[in-house]
Amino acid sequence: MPRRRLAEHRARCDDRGTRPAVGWGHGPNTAPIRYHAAAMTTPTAASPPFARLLVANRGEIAVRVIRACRELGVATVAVYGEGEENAVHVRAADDAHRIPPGPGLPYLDGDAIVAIAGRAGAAAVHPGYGFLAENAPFAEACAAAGLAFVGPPAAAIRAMGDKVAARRIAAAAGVPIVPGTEGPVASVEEARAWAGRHGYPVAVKAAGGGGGRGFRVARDEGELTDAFVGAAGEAARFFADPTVYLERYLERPRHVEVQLMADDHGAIVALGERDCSVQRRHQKLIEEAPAPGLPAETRRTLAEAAIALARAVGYRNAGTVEFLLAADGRVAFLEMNTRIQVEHPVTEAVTGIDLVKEQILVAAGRPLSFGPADVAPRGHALECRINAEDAGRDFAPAPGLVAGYREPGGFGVRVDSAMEPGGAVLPAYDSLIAKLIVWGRDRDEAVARTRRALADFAVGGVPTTIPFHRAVLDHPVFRAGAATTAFLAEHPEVLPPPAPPAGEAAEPSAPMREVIAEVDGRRVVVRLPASGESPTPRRPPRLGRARADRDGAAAAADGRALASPVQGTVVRIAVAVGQAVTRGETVCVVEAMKMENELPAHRDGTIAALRVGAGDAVKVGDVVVEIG
Ligand code: MV4
Repeated sequence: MPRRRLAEHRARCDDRGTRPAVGWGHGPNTAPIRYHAAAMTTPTAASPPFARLLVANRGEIAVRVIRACRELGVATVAVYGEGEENAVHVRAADDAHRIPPGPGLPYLDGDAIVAIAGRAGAAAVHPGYGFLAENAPFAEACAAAGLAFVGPPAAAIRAMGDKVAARRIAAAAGVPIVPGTEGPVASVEEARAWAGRHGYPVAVKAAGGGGGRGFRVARDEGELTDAFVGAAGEAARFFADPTVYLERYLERPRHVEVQLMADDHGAIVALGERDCSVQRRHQKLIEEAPAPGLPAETRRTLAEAAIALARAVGYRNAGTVEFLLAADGRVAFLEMNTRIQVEHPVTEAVTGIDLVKEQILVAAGRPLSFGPADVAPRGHALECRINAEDAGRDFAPAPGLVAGYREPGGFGVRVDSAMEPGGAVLPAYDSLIAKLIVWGRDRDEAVARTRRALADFAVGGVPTTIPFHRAVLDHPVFRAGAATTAFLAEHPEVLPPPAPPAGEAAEPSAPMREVIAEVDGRRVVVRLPASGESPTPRRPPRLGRARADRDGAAAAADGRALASPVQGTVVRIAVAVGQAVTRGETVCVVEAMKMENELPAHRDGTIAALRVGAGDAVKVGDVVVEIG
């Protein structure tokens, strides 16, 4: 940016605090907007914000960050775990370092990553999403090592990570919140008293929660004890903090979120909203910008509320404020995500602003390259998450080798991915293969173009969410822009039949048997070849820490084996060999797709064998324990 421009831009932005800032649109309470740019200045490589940046992530988001760095003239350092030396993100970077083996996932090893950044001469660290992105101690460790953390201040991460504190800050900033308790609720009795006064249904939520963990609904007083104990227990196990609070539960809301960017010079700009209502188990599947059918006034309310919250918490960099949009049109703050999100490209598509480049510039102390008046959303964008999952089996992850891979292209089509033919979806990580982002002049054009692009998207070797996306795009409720968070529950007809196991297709007569497991109280049928060979038909690449389970498969035949109904990582074993267990008692916890799944004992008995340990990767059908 030319010096004079930069000075002008600073001057425009420096008036923050003297009047309420608005995002796009015009607040009823604002002086004329003085700080928007007359002409947006686009960031270039002319003066790189950093010489070198370390990307503390893998997969498509690592590639996304590396692309932004390249355009800015910033050299990149990738990090990787065992067996990933040839991964796409590693080859895309200028330099790459292996994270030494440790007790957990390599990308969670903040100390090792900070050490690598120092050795590699990086001046900044971009955490992507997941892993270390919302980890306040990691942000502090970066600062202590003299590294710029590409994200918000640690204090903002902390404040928004505590959901009770976040609600309090939001309320004080005038942001609408769902009616709920002002603070933690210490006992079931206290919860009953509150719900008695305010009415059912109520949501019981973990203070340390978010994204669906430690979240229970009580429809009436009879359900309250279970909901309270369930939420508090999950909170204690996963956040080491049993604190819960209550809210009135809103039925069938839409999930609408506002994208924000803030710099060190006082600018906080809203970049419009996204609708992410099509989810399963709190994992988003389809996102779009703008949210269909929102009245202009609601849009303005959302943007102003998001900016007010960001201001109250001293926010910097990219962030997202999530809201529930009730059927009656009212909005209520849900939580703030203090990171760049998976679905950021739909906002990029309609605004034309590269959010990741702005993140890097802002982290270097530069001003945002745009002001509120430059945010003029145009057209409509959809994102479909192409996951290696079997939508017909409750979206069970299906890691494996991607035998064939061809991305769609053409006008309005963007694919963010780190996949290639012969690439692998590793069982230890999430199952996202690619994000398909499609722009159209209006929603109908975006939908038609997305259908065309999905038809051109070829992925072989693993089942994917592509057939599911096609069914959703053809559904009249989605077509009408009327999908709520209850869409999948109310319209199971969009779920395709279970993918035929690849092994079955090759050997139609291969005898199969079924193992029944339970997760979250639901029974899940896992089909295994009766021979005891390869329990998942799509054999994933060998992973050092994944244990073979041929013994386990044999045990399954006599009903002793408890198989994992999900692919994920064992986070805890709750029992010991020789211990007596009763049916329903939790024996182990498997993290899958960022959700903790408690696996209950399938029968009364004694733990005869533990087939896995904490930290092990498990696939669908892997035996975790035997109960004799
Ligand atoms: C709610 C709600 C209704 N009323 N809170 C789910 C996970 C956590 N992040 C918050 N969640 C919800 N909180 C009140 N007071 C409904 C949900 C909810 C949900 C929210 C966003 C997207 C998808 C959802 C699916 C089910 C429940």
